[in-house]
Amino acid sequence: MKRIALLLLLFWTALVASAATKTSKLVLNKGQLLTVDSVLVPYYAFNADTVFDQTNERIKMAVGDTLNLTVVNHTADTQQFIIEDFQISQTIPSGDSIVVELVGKQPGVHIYSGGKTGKQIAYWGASGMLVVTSLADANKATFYWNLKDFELNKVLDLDSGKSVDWSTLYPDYFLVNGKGKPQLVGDVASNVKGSVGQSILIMVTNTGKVNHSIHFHGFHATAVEGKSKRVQKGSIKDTFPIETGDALMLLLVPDKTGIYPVHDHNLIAVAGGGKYPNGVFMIIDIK
Ligand SMILES: [Cu+2]
Repeated sequence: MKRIALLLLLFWTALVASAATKTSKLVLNKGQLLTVDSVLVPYYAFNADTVFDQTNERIKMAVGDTLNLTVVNHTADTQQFIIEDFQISQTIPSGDSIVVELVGKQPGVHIYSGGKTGKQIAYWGASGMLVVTSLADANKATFYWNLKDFELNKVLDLDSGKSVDWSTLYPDYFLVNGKGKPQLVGDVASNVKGSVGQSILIMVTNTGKVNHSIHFHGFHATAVEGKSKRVQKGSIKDTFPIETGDALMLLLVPDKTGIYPVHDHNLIAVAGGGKYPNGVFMIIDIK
């Protein structure tokens, strides 16, 4: 009995010691995204500071953590900051900032964004991942695939103040974490590296406008958490349909060594500016 009480006390102490209040900052910048064929595209992204980067910052916390998140609007226009799963929706005037408190209640992958165009998640970039892990998963090898797409002409029209007919959308660029193929080669956040038997987490979000079908060669993964219209929690699959706005936490435990591709079975999305291979194409390297 004494031993159980002592164990409970130790467990409780460990839990309290590991839960933490943290602070973090997102700065919404406008800059120019460089495509595979060297086209500069007006683009918005949430970064760590006022220096524009085409990858949106990832926010990571563990269950039990409280995060005081400052969001700065460093653009010339009024912007929104939205995390639907946390019932957060705020307006930020140009040059102003807000602070939101996020409490990690359960593991999951969420999308934060600079608002929506119509019913869609912010079209031209400004949206990233908020990841909440269990304490046991907090230090596991973790990789990130934030999928986006855009049609260059529509982005240029939007930027010049024109309205856009979304019914004719035909995206010609596809990005993972804001990057295209040459930038993705050797990219440590998106290309999975690990060993046989290791528990590897992959966080997947679709913050673009079109649906993707992510196909693993060589391995199956388990959908351990997420918000998906098509993928049931707990399902073990080699192909995951990821609709716009979906977020999934996948667990991969490799059973063999080798180098395998993961790509979008919507094959237009493995191109960029009409060039192949590009876009949604990652490599799994298991030693
Ligand atoms: Cu395939």
